[in-house]
Amino acid sequence: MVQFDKDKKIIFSGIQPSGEFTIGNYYGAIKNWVATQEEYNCIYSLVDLHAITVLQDPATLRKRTFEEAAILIAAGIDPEKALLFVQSHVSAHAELGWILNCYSYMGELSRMTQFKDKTAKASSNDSIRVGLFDYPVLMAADILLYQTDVVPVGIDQKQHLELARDIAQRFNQQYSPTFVVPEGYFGTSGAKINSLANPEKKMSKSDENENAFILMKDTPDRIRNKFKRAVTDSETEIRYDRENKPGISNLLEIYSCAKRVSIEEAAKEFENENYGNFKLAVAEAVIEDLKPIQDKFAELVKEKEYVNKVLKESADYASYLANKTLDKVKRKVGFYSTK
Ligand code: ATP
Ligand code: LTN
Repeated sequence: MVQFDKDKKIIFSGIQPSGEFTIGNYYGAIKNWVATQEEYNCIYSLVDLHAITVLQDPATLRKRTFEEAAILIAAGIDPEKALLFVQSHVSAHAELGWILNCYSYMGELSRMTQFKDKTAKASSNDSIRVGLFDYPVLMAADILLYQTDVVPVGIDQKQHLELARDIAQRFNQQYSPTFVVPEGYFGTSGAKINSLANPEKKMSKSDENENAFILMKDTPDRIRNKFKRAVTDSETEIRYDRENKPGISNLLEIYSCAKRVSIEEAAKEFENENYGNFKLAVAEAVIEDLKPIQDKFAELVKEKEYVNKVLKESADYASYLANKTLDKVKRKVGFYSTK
């Protein structure tokens, strides 16, 4: 059972069970989540309420949520050190989300670039879900419920984090100090892994092209095949140059993450190698790095009770923490209580 240390700062982060985890999620987020467990009180959530802002197949969402909890544990999230729970298991998220809706403005939500990007292709407002518009307010609720000090996320989430800070400050000013105003941590050293098919774009688990991403669960053969097809350029030289050689640079980045070497060291190692052999070496490095996680995952999916116990105990502790904040909020806004 997790016992939080009062002297440590609180970290909250979430990941959507909206697709299978890629090595982008692993090297860009999950690895950092594992690394911060020692120093912080860490709260990690599979944010299924966020995932349904786009249409999900119910059976797939259910299965994936369980499997992704198992993958996170297999990757090193330690249930003795960090909380790992499913967002919909802690009803305080939806409750505070609603309350914060009443302290957020249409204008500020309309300015969110993720919403604009995700709805750019819609033919009319009739096909845009209100949940997608409201997504950042729920994210603010996730963060503010736990009096979070630090939120590690990708740079794409910076605007959402700013909104969470604004909402916290607005509420604190209107009433009295209620929420900690969180800081973002955008991991300067954190990797940014790009698509293998279009190396100028981020690798994304919801990409419709399967060759664009490597999944944490991909078999060695699939990994080899996908790397063989990775887009490079018409030159022959292996060097790190994100602007002019995005494909090769992305492969060097992936190799450096998988082997835990610097990009300079990786570039040096392959300076006299051809593209074909280099791609194979990157594939083998990733296969080797993922193998222990895949082995552990295969064991954990057979131990459903254990994974469920972790999720349940974490959700119970998270509910206890979240309700302390929620009770305060309810009192401040003027809700009647029989207590
Ligand atoms: P989707 O494709 O559904 O939008 P995603 O793969 O982009 O999902 P998220 O669930 O939005 O992933 O992000 C989870 C975490 O993984 C975030 O902290 C995000 O910054 C990180 N992340 C996602 N993709 C990458 C990537 N290619 N490189 C580095 N970090 C990434
Ligand atoms: N929007 C985030 C996922 C997310 C999150 C959060 C991250 C939902 N709630 C709270 C940090 C804190 C994403 O898509 N990466």
